[in-house]
Amino acid sequence: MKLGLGLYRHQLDPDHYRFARQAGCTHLVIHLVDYFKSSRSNRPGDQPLGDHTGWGLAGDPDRLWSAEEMIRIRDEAAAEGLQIAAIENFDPAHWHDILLDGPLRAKHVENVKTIIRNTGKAGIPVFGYNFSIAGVAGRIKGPFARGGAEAVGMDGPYDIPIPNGMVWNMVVDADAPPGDMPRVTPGQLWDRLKRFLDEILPVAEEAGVTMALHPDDPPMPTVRQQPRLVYQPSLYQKVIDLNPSPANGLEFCVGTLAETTEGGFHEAVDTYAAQGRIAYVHLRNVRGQVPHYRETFIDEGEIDVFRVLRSLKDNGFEGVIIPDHAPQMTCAAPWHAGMAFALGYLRAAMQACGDGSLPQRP
Ligand SMILES: [Mn+2]
Repeated sequence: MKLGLGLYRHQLDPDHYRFARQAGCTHLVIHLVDYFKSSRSNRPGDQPLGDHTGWGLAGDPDRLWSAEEMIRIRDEAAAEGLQIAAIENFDPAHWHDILLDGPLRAKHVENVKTIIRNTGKAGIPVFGYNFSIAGVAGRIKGPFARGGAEAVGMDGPYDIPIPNGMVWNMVVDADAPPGDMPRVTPGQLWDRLKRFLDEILPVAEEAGVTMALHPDDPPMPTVRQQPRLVYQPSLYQKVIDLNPSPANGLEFCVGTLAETTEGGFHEAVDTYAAQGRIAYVHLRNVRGQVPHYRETFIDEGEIDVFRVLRSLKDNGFEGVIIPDHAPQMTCAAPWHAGMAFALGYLRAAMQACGDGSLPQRP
């Protein structure tokens, strides 16, 4: 088990790398999509939240992330003692018609293949993604965590339809005709995922990259009237069974799985870790289930973090664990303080679970 930190695009700089290293991280998970450049409600010092207009404009559809760009980031992080464990999320501008089965699908498949090959050239072993039309939407923010710390939650279903031109909570076509996106069935979306995996996984294997699927966050059967795929822990098995490639992995988000209504998320750690399918782990704590839950500090929710870590260790998991979100702490640096608290807790818990990093008595 290794400790990592997730950094958004605007945080990819030496100060954030040093912060991660100082907090005990050896690895980073990096976002190359910019969720903050044009959203009217996302604040750069917090996780993206958005409103019904989403997270703003997607990126440049014609500028794919190059191997050179990835290598530069990799080398800058290495200079601060950190390895890049994964890139997290595709830009909807590069692949939206794979999700929508739209007219640009063939081009977008080539885009993804190029990005995965570039990821492999940069020596980055994992690519995390969400196969989701609505994306991470429908959450609220409030003083939900201990001591009134600002955290994210959900208060009821969110089914305002998605306007044309928006995919995965970002605007890919600002000039789209008025109207809403037509509804898709769950069967159609599962077929699209299978087709995507069948086309991409051979390329990923050749590139030495594991594809890692995040469960749907929030894990509702529908968000914005569109179906979700992995909204119960058991549905991860369906993803694995779609394609047996060793590159078909999971971005295993314990917090999201704990927000599901089916329960059994602790057992799900055992099940999927035993299959060797967990590429990397998101670990935060939560209280409650959809459609009413709250993100909490790492030590105060319903997840037994020590049980999760012991299960990962007992099943031979050697990958990276990051706190995907943390409550904002009241001080001059709310994001940093929240993350430092989570990282310190995780570091101690990992040592207590025998990760081998405790100093040996001479
Ligand atoms: Mn997550």
